[in-house]
Amino acid sequence: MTVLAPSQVDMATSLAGFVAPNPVFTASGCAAAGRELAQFFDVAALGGVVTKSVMLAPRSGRPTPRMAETPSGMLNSIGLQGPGIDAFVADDLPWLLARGARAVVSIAGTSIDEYVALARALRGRPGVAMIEVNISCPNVADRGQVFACDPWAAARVIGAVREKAAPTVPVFAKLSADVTDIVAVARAVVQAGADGLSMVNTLLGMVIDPVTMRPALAGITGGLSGPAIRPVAVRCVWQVHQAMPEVPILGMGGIRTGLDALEFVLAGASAVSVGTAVFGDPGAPVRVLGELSAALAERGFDRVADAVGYAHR
Ligand code: RRO
Repeated sequence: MTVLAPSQVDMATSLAGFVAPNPVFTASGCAAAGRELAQFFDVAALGGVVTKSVMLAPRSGRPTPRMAETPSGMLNSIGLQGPGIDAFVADDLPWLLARGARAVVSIAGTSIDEYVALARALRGRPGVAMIEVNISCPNVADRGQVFACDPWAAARVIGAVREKAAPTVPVFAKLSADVTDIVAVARAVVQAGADGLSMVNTLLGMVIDPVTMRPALAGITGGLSGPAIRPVAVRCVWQVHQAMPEVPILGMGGIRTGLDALEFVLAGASAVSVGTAVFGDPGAPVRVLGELSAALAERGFDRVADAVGYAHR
């Protein structure tokens, strides 16, 4: 085995026609639209910047407290705070484009019509490399709005977005691990036209403060993220890649190091998102990229693409 220098590893990765220069992305919700990270690194150095899920209208989100620490992770209950699609398109997208970043725009709605309107609003916008359709936010008014928990509902949303989005822009469905059979949901959205899958969103969790003896979050329940969920996320990527090896996967869930990222790649992810790690280490995505390319070189891979799904062989 020839051991390459990390810089010799070809890190380019293909996500349903979108070829990213490398497989490390930010994760939706952990760095708004990327501006907060720009003081720490060049946002164009990543494969892409996945923006916080944007809705049609501006939204203030859930009441505080919205975050709680948990063992090896955290719980959030942000509740889709954001500027709304018009402000996003006017301010955030041009900012990313001007910096040469590849924007993966995460969209969220409460109905199919809202998702369709969001896809329409993004049609033809320069700088949109992909659309990530968030159908799995745990912090919504009722579980019926978590479309990703039901294969039929998930497919209806994705089919409608795929129809309205520009044909050249890959549409990825963001799935939830809070289901009995994630492969069934993945199959349904792929049949409906999803070009790829983002896996996974946070898991529904809860913390009770032993001092106040009340829920720690004002929203009561929240989304659990961080290393605590990594084995669950890796399992989901593995199961879906096993069932549909041709479908590209953007994997996420508790990635903190290059070896964590490698786990996702070996399970079947063509790219990964680094999310919660940025709260403690804002430079984490760039560090993870360097560590991943070193880990690939050490293992004799000269292309990251050759490592995708390697653990299945
Ligand atoms: O905004 C949120 O509370 C949120 C979203 Br949209 C999501 O997809 N996942 C999450 O943990 N929080």
